[in-house]
Amino acid sequence: MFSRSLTEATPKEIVYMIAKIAGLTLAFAFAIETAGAQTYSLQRSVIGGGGTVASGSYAVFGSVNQPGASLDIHAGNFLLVGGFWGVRIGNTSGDFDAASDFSSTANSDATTWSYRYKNSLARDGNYPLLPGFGATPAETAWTPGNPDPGAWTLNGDVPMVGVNRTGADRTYAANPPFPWPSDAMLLHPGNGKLVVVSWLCQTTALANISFRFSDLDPNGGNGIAWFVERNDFNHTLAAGSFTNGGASASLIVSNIAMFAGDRINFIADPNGDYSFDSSRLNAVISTKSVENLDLRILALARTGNDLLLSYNSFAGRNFALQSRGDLKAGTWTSLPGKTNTGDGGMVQVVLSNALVLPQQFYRVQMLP
Ligand SMILES: [Ca+2]
Repeated sequence: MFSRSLTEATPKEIVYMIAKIAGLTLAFAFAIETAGAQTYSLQRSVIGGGGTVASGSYAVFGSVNQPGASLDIHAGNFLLVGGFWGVRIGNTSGDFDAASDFSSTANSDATTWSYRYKNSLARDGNYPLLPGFGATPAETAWTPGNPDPGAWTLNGDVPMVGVNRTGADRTYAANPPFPWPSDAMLLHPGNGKLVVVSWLCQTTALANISFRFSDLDPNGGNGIAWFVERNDFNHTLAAGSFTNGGASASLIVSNIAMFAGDRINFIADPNGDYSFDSSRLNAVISTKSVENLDLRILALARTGNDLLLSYNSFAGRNFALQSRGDLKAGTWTSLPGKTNTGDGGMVQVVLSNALVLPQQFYRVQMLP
């Protein structure tokens, strides 16, 4: 048992540390839920008796257990969680369907769905809004021609995004003709230009993303390349391409950790020639809101002089293990080779000779 005053000032960040004191490894944890510097005191920490503790589908194993009993300890804005740790799932959830949610009137940085483009092929996350909704490019080729389904376009031309809300299939007068099915989302990249359908996350959430890209126009061209990313190319979640007449599989990307303001972008790239690139996008995002995306050091184990440290992860995110020699001062340094991409499961890191090196304090950080 020991007591220690701590000052930390990192908002929206969950920090866990291990103190190596007198040859004994202690673990404790605290959650920081407010911005700004706070001073608080950790009154008690418990060294577990080893072995594995399990309840339901959760287990903690290794030589260190969590603080206290199974009760949460609240003080002001702080919460020390007892019992078994995991992501705390909230009550709200939602499904977002790109086609059925489509709006011909609302397209802005604040709308849940927005319709965008890029004046190049650079997936840098900066995608201007398609400026106007109006007549479909080559509208006279769609039959029946009245009413025209309409689309978000770049000044009346591709790139374009629209949904056929006319109540009936439309047919493009080509040889052979091809359909724009009722209620389907059609997108078409431009000449050296991306077309982007973007979903804005409004809260902290875990997202499951179901999608399929498919060619609608079998008349020629070379198909498209497609991408699903969180925010930009640095966080590509899925990518592929297909030739004329092809399609992606029906794909699902699961448990993507999202914060408010994060985006999921569905992108069609002309893959060179942009002719005959009318494509269909089916996309549904299902979310579970979470109170926190809690990072947890789940287990510690000793192997010789090495320390095996395990923590939970979230798919599509990178995690850095950092350390410094003093709990209250100094710069946290990311340990070389100890940054991992999460898959939603547990990540285990081996810290070679950690038990014979000078004292270090460790934390795990989820990178932006
Ligand atoms: Ca093409």
